[in-house]
Amino acid sequence: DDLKRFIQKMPKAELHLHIEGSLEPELMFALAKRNDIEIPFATVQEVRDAYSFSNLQDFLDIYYQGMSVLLKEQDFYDLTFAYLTKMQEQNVIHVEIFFDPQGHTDRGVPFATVIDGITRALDDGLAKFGITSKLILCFLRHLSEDAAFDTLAQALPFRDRITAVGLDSSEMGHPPSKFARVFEKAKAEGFLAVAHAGEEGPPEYVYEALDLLKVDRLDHGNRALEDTALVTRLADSQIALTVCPLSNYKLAGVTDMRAHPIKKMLDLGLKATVNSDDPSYFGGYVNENYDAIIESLSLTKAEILKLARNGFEASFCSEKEKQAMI
Ligand code: ES4
Ligand code: ZN
Repeated sequence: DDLKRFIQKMPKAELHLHIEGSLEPELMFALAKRNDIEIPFATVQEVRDAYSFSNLQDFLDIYYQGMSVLLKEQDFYDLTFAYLTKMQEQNVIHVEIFFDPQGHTDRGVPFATVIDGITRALDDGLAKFGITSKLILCFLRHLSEDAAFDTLAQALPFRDRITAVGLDSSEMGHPPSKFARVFEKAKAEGFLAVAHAGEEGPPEYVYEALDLLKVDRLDHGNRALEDTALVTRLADSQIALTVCPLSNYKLAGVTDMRAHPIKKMLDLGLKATVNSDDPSYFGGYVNENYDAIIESLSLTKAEILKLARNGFEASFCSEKEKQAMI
């Protein structure tokens, strides 16, 4: 209908996207064949049927298994270029994407192979589609502080291609405080910082992301709504939240998108944005995430525009670059 067409045509940014989570089953099969890797599925349908999760860890187990087909520089290129092709179809003109180097280096894939493939595709995405991009290196929080320090050291030779560091994977039991020293070092090296917080974890984890990691943006942040002082702080500071509606729906077992908090976030004056997280696993890219919330929350055109504008304003682009996009 009219609003869906409006969303399709509207220029958008995506700020919360795990590139390994954009691996579609078709490409997973093609890469498994190309690299002679066994996967425990016989058909694309079997893969899709396996994508039924009741919490974050359920999903992560299958997500780490899925990325095992990525071995060569060309694999990372193909993965990233497929995502950018999709973004061009959806009128997404700027992307800030996460990658999980430890998900690859721990399997013996060199850091350089991963980042070379991803950034070669990002360069082609700019040349062919005019899509601008930033790259965010995520530390896996279920692994040790030492492992994160080691990953940061491996990233330094490529620092000119990496804008920020982030924190993802299993949130419960792995609070931001575990990585305070790693983030301190990363910030001193000139990286911006983000962290997943309040996806499954309590408001305390959001405070830690702000106070100990000094994040420039919060990934998810849903559970911040449980703490009114925290809401006030987030509203006053206008720290952006990268909200992922379909992800929340698929992982939280929320059976009803009408209970999604993104409209409430806007009403509270929070700088919320709309993102896809792991589109292949959660059933939709950026436009499908917008479609899901307009249907269930009866958002107005003004609210949709606000969400899209927030995406550009909350990006890590320079003020000049932002002016050109908005
Ligand atoms: C993730 Cl949805 C989500 N949460 C935490 N870590 C992740 N890595 C990939 N997707
Ligand atoms: Zn995420």
